[in-house]
Amino acid sequence: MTGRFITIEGGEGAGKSTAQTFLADQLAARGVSVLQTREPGGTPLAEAIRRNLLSVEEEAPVEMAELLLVFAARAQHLAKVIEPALARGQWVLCDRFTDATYAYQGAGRGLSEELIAKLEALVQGETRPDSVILLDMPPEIGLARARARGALDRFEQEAQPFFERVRQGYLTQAAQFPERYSVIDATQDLTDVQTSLEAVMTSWWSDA
Ligand code: Z5A
Repeated sequence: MTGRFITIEGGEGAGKSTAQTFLADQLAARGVSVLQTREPGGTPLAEAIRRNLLSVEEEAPVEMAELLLVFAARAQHLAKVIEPALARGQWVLCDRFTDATYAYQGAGRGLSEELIAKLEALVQGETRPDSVILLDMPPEIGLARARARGALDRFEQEAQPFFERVRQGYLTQAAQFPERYSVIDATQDLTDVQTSLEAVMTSWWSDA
């Protein structure tokens, strides 16, 4: 039995964690065995890489090092957590995955799509998300939520144009892979976002 791999993407403070919890509860209520995880992270080693990537105190990685660290964490996460869960027939809900790399390291930092695609093939083989939920909103709204929460991490301290490029990067991918992507207007009230998430879930049952 093979599970289903669902990733949740979007800018800072777009509501990804909130959406993931909602989806996990809804799926569990339908009797689906769900594993919730996140990137960068999901294993002790990958979480250590995450701490380093987000830290404002450690030495900041150059763009190429940042890209390789993201994929190093991903290799560990896939081998130790994601692939075994899918093989057990679980549904994996992951807060960010490789689409974030195309958006942040690609569109945001300016590294080439071809290079990211090579690393994607090397690290992931054939593994790709079955569904990507993109919570889309103007970056200033999500950043205001992040600021309200307290100290900003290394990514959150980037200048506004970086976040605009990240948003456009995500929207470009969504247009390129419409069969995989569901784009939700994340500026809606939480109940409306949840109604949109329920509609996406309904499409999964009809696909099954
Ligand atoms: N990164 C990368 O560069 N390359 C990669 O390949 C990957 C990641 C995988 C960590 O991500 C960083 O890693 C990320 C890119 C980089 N950049 N940063 N920073 P992260 O996902 O951990 O960080 P984040 O985007 O800052 O996530 P977050 O702050 O946890 O936000 P969120 O999960 O999207 O939002 P939330 O916690 O669900 O909600 C935020 C608040 O808004 C909270 O108080 C909610 O109650 C509230 N909320 C949620 N929905 C609503 C609605 N609809 N209305 C009103 N309020 C709401």
